[in-house]
Amino acid sequence: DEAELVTDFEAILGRRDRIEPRDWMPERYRRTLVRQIAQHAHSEIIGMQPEGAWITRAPSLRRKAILLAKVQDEAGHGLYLYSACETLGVSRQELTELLLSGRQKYSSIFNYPTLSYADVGTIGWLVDGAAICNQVPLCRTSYGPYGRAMIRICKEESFHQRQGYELLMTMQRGTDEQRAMVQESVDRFWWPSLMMFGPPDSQSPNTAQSMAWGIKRDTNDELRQKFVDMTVPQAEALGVTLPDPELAWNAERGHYDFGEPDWDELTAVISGDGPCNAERMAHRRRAHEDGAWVREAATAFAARTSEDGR
Ligand code: FAQ
Repeated sequence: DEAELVTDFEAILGRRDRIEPRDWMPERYRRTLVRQIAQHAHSEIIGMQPEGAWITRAPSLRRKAILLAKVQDEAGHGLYLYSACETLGVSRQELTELLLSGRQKYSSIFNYPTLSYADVGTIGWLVDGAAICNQVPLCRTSYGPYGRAMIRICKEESFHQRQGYELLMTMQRGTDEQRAMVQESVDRFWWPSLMMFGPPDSQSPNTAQSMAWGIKRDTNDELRQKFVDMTVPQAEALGVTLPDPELAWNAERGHYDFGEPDWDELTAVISGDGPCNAERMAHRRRAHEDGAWVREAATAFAARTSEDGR
C-alpha cells in the first residue's frame, strides 16, 4: 500500500541511493524533477544562441573550430537532459511545446546580449564556471538518469570553462583595446552570473523540499558563495576587476563577502522582461518551424522501416 511505498522511497533517499524510473515516487517529486530537468535542457538549447551568434565572426579558424565544438556540445547536453526527462513520462514534443508556449522557463543568463568576442570568453569563464558549481553536486542528485547525465555534462563544462579562460588570458596579453574589451565584458556578465543560482534562500520557494528529496544537494546561496570564492582568485590571475566594491575576504567566515545582486532585475528577466527574451524565443520558434520537414521525414522513414520489418 501507499505507506509502504513511501517508506521504501524514503529508505532509498536515506541511503543516498538513486531513485530509478521504474521505482515508485511521489507525484510531486516527479513533477519537480520534470520542471528542473526540462528547464535545464531548455537552457542548454537556448544557451546556444548568444555564443552561436559569433560563429560567423570568429577572429581565426582556430577560434571558430573551438566555438563550433562548444556550441555543438551544448546541443548534446540539451539532448541528454531531454532524454533523462523522458524517463519521467513526458515526451520531447510536450517539453518543446511547454517551452515555446512560455510555460516552462530557461536560465535568465541567456537573455543578455553578446556584444563583443570577449563575451565568448566571459561566458566560458563565468557562465560555464557557474554552471559547473551548480552541476557538480547534481551528479549526486537522487534521480538516477539526471545524475548520470550530469557526470558527462560536467566533464564537458570544465573544458568549456578552460577555453573561455584561455581566450580571455590571450586577450589580456594583447593590446590595451583588447584588455578594455575583456573588462567591459566582465562588467556586464558578473551580476547576471551570480543570478544564475536563483533567488536568495529566503525567497526560494522550492529549495527546502528539493533538498529534502535530494534533488538539490546545496542551497542557492551556498552555491553562489562557492562560485564567488572560486572566481575571485581567477579574476586576480587574469588581471580583471570584478564590478563589486563590497567584494572582500572575510577571514572570520573563511569566505569572500560580496554585494547584493539586483533581485528585481532577476525577477524581471525570469518573467520575460530581460534585454533579449523576445529575440531568444522568436529564434527558437523559427528554428522549430524550419525543422518541421526534418521531423516529418524522420517519422515517415521510421514508419516505413518498421513496416518493412527492418
Ligand atoms: N533563471 O525556488 P527556486 C547551462 C526560477 S547552465 C530562470 O530557487 P529551484 C550551461 C525557478 O525555476 C543554466 N529561472 O527554484 C551552459 C523557479 O521557478 P519555477 C541551466 C530561475 O528550481 C553554459 C523560481 O525561479 N542550469 O545551461 C532562475 O529550486 C553556457 C524560484 O526559484 C540549470 O538549470 C534563473 N537563474 O532552483 C549552456 C541547473 N533561478 O520553475 C550554454 C539546474 C530560479 O518554480 C552556454 N537547475 N529560477 O516556475 C537548478 O539547479 C535549479 O533549478 C535552480 C533554481 C538553482 C536554477
